[in-house]
Amino acid sequence: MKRRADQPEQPNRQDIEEVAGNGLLHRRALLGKGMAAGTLLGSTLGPLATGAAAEPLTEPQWGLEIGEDTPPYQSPSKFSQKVARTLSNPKFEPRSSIARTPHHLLEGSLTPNGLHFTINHTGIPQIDPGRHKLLIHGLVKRPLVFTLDALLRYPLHSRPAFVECGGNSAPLFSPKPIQSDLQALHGLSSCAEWTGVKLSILLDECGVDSSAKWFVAEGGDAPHLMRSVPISKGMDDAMIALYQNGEPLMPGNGFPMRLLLPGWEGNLNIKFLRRIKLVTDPAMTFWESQVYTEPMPKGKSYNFTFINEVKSFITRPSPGVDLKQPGLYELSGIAYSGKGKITKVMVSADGGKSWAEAALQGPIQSKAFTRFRLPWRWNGGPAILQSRAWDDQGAFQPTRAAFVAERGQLDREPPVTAFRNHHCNVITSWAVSSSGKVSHTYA
Ligand SMILES: Nc1nc2c(c(=O)[nH]1)N[C@H]1C(S)=C(S)[C@@H](COP(=O)(O)O)O[C@H]1N2
Ligand SMILES: [Mo]
Repeated sequence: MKRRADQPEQPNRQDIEEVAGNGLLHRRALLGKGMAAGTLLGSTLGPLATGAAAEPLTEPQWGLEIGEDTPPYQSPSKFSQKVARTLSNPKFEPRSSIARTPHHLLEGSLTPNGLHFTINHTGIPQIDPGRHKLLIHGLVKRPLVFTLDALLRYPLHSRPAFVECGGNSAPLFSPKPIQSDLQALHGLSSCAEWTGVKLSILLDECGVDSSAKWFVAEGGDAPHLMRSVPISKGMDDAMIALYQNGEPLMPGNGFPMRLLLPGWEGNLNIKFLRRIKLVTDPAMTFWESQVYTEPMPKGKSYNFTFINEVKSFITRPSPGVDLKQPGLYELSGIAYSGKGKITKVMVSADGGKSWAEAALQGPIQSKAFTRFRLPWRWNGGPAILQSRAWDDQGAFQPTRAAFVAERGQLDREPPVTAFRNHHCNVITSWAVSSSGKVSHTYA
């Protein structure tokens, strides 16, 4: 019988047979009647107690007394304190400060604001929103200055978008797999729902001269970070973002306003935005000619690499999020592409010899995180877990071997943070040992 579009996929008995090597099951096996499927699979999904162990509930202290008072702004439970960013510059020396998202401890497809990764090259400016101004000038009919209040009178627009530093995943340029957690390897990428004014509306208001082919965006913090952007992106989906997951931007993410260029290299998403100048040619600023470039093996570099290409990684299990005992697990991960929507994620448990298609958690949105999941019956033997994503432009993730054949790799093992290469989107591999410990490997 054909499934109606509004009927969820239901598990079939054949779904509980392995569909790929080393215990990967059909993505339908845990959908819909998840627990029923778990029973079908002949094992329970977690430490479910039955029989004598399922005794009447006892009453812990918190159920017997009045709880704590309610703060005006909530913070996470004191038992969730490990769900935090790691800081590159905790004593705040005068250099860049980098905070990485703990993907291995999160779920879903949006990054909470307090855990969104941040890179600030000279600390976080304390900007008074009442005094901040955005100037649009250069090759326009009438230069205009916008205050936050002025921007809030334009039609607002919301969309999810990931922001990813060009340097995210750079540890995978190391000749040997760096033994660190997911946060250290891929923590410079986060996804939020952004709300703001489409840049095209403001550009139309200023009247763009036909000679303008680029604009240079400038930040209002001390480095006055400047990047050149083709005008076509400005007219497409660029946004002046004012809100992040429904609340005003976080100070570290650009309060009170930032440029959002969905799918494009993080560094171009200028925070604390104060100026947009329309010009004929790229400015070739320090950031685009020195920092965010990709040196190639023969001494050449790519000129501009705007798009963050399709990427995915398994968040659970991952290094530090180990397996306790053989049995049934749900593999969970994140996929995204700077070109559009994720169409497919394949998962392997045998280092790429065989693959099964993961379930994608909808709604699948362009240039945003898509959560994928797949049931896996771990038999307690060694396994190598991988994920590989495809986007709607037909692009897919390269193997690490194919990627380094073209782009090169470092000739020595560096410290995790010291990298001079960007835009690495290779397949990530986790080795699971027979004790259930997960480590980073190259397969
Ligand atoms: N004004 C300003 N904009 C900036 C930066 C900065 O230091 N100052 N850092 C850039 C870098 S390197 C990245 S990767 C992104 C990170 O955005 P996020 O901190 O909101 O995650 O912001 C970019 N925009
Ligand atoms: Mo960056």
